[in-house]
Amino acid sequence: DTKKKTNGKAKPVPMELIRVDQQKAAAETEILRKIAYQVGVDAESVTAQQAYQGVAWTVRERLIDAFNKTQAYWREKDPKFIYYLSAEFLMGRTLTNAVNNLGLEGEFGEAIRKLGYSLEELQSQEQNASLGNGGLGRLAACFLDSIATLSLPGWGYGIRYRYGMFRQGLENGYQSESPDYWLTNGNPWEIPRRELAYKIGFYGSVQQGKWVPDEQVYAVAYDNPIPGYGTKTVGNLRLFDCQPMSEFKLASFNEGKYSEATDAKRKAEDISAVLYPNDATEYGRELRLKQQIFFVSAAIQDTLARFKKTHKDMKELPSKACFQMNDTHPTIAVAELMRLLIDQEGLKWDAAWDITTKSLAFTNHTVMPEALEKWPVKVMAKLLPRHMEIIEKIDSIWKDSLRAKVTSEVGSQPKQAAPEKAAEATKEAAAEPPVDPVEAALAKYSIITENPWEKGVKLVNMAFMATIGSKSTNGVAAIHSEIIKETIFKDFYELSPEKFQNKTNGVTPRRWLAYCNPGLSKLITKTLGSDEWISKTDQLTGLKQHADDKAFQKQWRSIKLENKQRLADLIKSKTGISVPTNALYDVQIKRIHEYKRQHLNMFSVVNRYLEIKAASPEERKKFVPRVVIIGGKAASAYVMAKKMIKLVTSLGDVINNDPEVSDLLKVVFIPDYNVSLAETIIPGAEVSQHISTAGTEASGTSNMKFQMNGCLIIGTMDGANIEIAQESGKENMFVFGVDAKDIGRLREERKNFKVNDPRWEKVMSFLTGNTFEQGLFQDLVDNVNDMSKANDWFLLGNDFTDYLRAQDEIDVLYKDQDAWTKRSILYTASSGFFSSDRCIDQYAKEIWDVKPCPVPSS
Ligand code: 73E
Repeated sequence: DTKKKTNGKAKPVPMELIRVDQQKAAAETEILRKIAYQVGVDAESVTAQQAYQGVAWTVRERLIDAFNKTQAYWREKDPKFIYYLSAEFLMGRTLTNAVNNLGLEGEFGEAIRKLGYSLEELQSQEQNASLGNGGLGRLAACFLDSIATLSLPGWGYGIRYRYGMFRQGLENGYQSESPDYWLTNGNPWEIPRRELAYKIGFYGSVQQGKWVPDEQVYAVAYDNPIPGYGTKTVGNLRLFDCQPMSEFKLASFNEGKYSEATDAKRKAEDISAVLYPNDATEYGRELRLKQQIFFVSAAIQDTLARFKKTHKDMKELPSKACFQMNDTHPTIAVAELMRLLIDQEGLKWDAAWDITTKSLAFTNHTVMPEALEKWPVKVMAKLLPRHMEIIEKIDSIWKDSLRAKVTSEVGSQPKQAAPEKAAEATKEAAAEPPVDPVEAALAKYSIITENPWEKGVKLVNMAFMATIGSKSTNGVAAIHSEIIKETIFKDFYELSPEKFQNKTNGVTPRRWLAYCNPGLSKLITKTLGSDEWISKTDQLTGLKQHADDKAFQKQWRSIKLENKQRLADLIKSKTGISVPTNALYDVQIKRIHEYKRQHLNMFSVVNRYLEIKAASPEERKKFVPRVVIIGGKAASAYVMAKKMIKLVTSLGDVINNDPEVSDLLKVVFIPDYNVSLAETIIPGAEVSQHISTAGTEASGTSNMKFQMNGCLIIGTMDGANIEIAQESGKENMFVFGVDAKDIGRLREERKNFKVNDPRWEKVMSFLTGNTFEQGLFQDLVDNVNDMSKANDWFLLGNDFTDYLRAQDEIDVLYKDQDAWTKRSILYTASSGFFSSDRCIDQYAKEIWDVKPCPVPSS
């Protein structure tokens, strides 16, 4: 079966058969019907899981009603669309968000109560859709929420991984990993479109200018409706599942060759099987490139197919579609769109290039060198021979366009070799072909570069291709957008400064304040006199005038206390550790990475522990009790990050069981951190840590979530912390550490650097002393402390003392609960800017040129 799957021609349905929502029965009846006929159980006694299924499948119908109307309306109006291409969408759970965004909480809340449950209890039955690693994937999810809320015609496109981000466990204090099979109980939130399948090719050769792949699979679409808030608009996340062209080889099966019979099926299913669990690193595996071309090709084919239903001229594509590429992962789109326009639509190169560069836009999320994808030309040429040809041609035309400029620049430079040395040089050069100085100068602009670590190995620089092939390149926070112009894209910025933009990230205030913190949300609504702030977050500034009001502060604090209790319960149930609610709750939740410096946090914990131990019983009374909470996953192959987890759990074992310390200090590692845990942790946090080495964290987004929930921040002048400090007042944040502009120099000077603080030595000795198994943390300590090897790349030593100073400031302020609460209120009040609605509005106006197209109310 090599024919494209098709549903055939649609036939009109008689009006009387169209039910949609006109005959809506009461929610209660619908849920009971679902429990009986969908779940298949007697409704007289239902488990929480069965009740969840009944409710979810009922909400699904409301969602689909609005979804169908939105999509039909957009088909009729034919507005310009944004297509958000992302290898990751970290959606978390859907039930509460759907019920609230659709405005069903009254009707459904009542029905759920009658079943004997609460919405929260049922939601806890839902599996997280963890189809992302961390910030980048969660950002994509927040963006979908805002795109729908602003009624922007837009879809997300990605992969329906059968296994999401791995489940993290702890074994002897070390991270263990197990697969995340999140579809065990089915998925009420998706609509399988089994008839909608696109062919995706791999390998093969180019014959008469056209690609003849050796291997083909189907990309089968699954739609995930995305309800906007306060609107009838329901957008879409279309995820693709990979399926073989034919189920199995019957002939092989009949011959008893069972494994061979199902080979192709297994191979195809592998493509959409697992999310690569690396955040900010790349391993360059061929399967990953297969995943990328798989979803990108399907997304573009799907878009072109819809476009062609109503448009004849491909030149109109840029006025109807914009593709935003979320980091380099989908950037094969540049070559794929060119290929489809030329090989399938019959356009000439120049026309295709014009359309491509007007339709694509690119977001960079990191400057970590190990995250910038560079595919070996060999791998690309084998897997995607036609794309490789196109990439070479793009590169060569691009360099041609720069040759005149570069020639004049090279000509104006002084000659390299003096005449007497020239003869010498000629002799040496006899072995190797002479290097043309113009070609050498052009190399810095080239998409195809030589691997600096492996001579003769050529690589495709995906970030360069992305920036050359798109209309705009943006960073994700003000400082980051400046850094990329000075570093990785310096030469490109100088050529076309107008292409470079900043779009400071944002998070959805629905999930991250209104729904995850119902107590605070109610108080805000009551205080501001309406709930409009949920979609117009600038209105939160209205809280400022209450910041000094003692009665208001008291209410604010009592809500925090309730949230702390919920967090304490969660900690107890996940770790068995009891934590007191009168302590200061200090949280760092994010991927475990040396640049994020969870170990710096632990150094301060050790210092605090040693200080408590050294204090007299009388002096101990002065300590502010602290619960230090850490959560996050380490990439499976990242040895040092895994050691950092072991550091946290080992410190917890020692400190939590030390009777001398008692309730003054607790260290908790919450395993298997994910979106839904964040929804409980963030509202209960009082201080949160965003302590990356300046210049390394592109933006950060959990910092924004904590700020919204009135949690104070200790942080470096890095990523979006800088803008948060601007909005909330720098004096209100616990700022410490070296400046990004000094990082280069400080790294140079590491060999001669010594931490001038006796506490540093004490911490290092403690970690290498006999409290722990001999040598357990030697590698970790050497990594930051062995300056003979110029270690400490992330400058923990440079920031240590200032960090402890900032930590002390936290304790001092906490003793004055009124001053603390005032700051907490001011944080929430000044968080409006960090709504993803603001961010998406800027993308829509400044990059996409996409306008709202709201479904009329009736
Ligand atoms: O600073 C964060 C940023 O807030 C950044 O590290 C993260 O993106 C967030 C959203 O903009 C990020 N993730 C990745 N690169 N940057 C990444 C790279 C490779 C694989 C998976 C994720």
